[in-house]
Amino acid sequence: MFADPTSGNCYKVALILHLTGRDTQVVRTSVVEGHTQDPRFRALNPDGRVPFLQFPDGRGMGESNALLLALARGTAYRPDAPADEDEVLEWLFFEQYSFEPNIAVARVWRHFTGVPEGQEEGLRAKMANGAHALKVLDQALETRQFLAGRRFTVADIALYAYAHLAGEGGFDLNDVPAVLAWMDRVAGQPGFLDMPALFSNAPTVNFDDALAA
Ligand SMILES: N[C@@H](CCC(=O)N[C@@H](CS)C(=O)NCC(=O)O)C(=O)O
Repeated sequence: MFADPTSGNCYKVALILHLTGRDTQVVRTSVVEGHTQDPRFRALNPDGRVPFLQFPDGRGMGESNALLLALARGTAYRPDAPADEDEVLEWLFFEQYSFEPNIAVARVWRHFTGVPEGQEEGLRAKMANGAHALKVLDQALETRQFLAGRRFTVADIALYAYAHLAGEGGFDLNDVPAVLAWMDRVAGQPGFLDMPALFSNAPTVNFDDALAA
């Protein structure tokens, strides 16, 4: 898997691979060092983003939440009762439209790159929209242990990825106590590994070496 170990989207995929007992080699792909712009990578994934997983049959696939569903197929992490599956899908789409684009980008700007010139207003909008998305999550978690199907699923993995990094974007998680309590439940799941542990344990290959092979 091509993955940047600082990316919540990559963490989602590394975590479901780990929880479902699959070994995967991580090709260390640094967004800030421009690896995702590399023409050799773009030849594999024209979208130029990580995570990007290559299956043994040669198929390549991106999009973290699509990968969560694909890799959890046939396991308890992807419920198949229609009402539960619908809930999972609702949260996965919410994550990609309302949650990640605000929280992840605010985190990149505030924690890694600095706010790009002219984006001060953009940052304000991301902070407001991200805080709103966290409140939506918090409200849902006031009345349930897990997001969908009354058990731990890929919906929890998808939302956890950037909820647990939101502090690095300047969001105050003390404003969302039900989210804090749920994050503890997620971290208490059998087999759970946090982001640094997951990426430091995974067999790793250097980006240039992988593409030269
Ligand atoms: N919708 C995609 C978003 C992936 C994404 O934006 N990945 C970032 C890292 S978190 C990336 O590769 N950015 C590279 C770039 O913008 O050049 C997913 O969920 O996988």
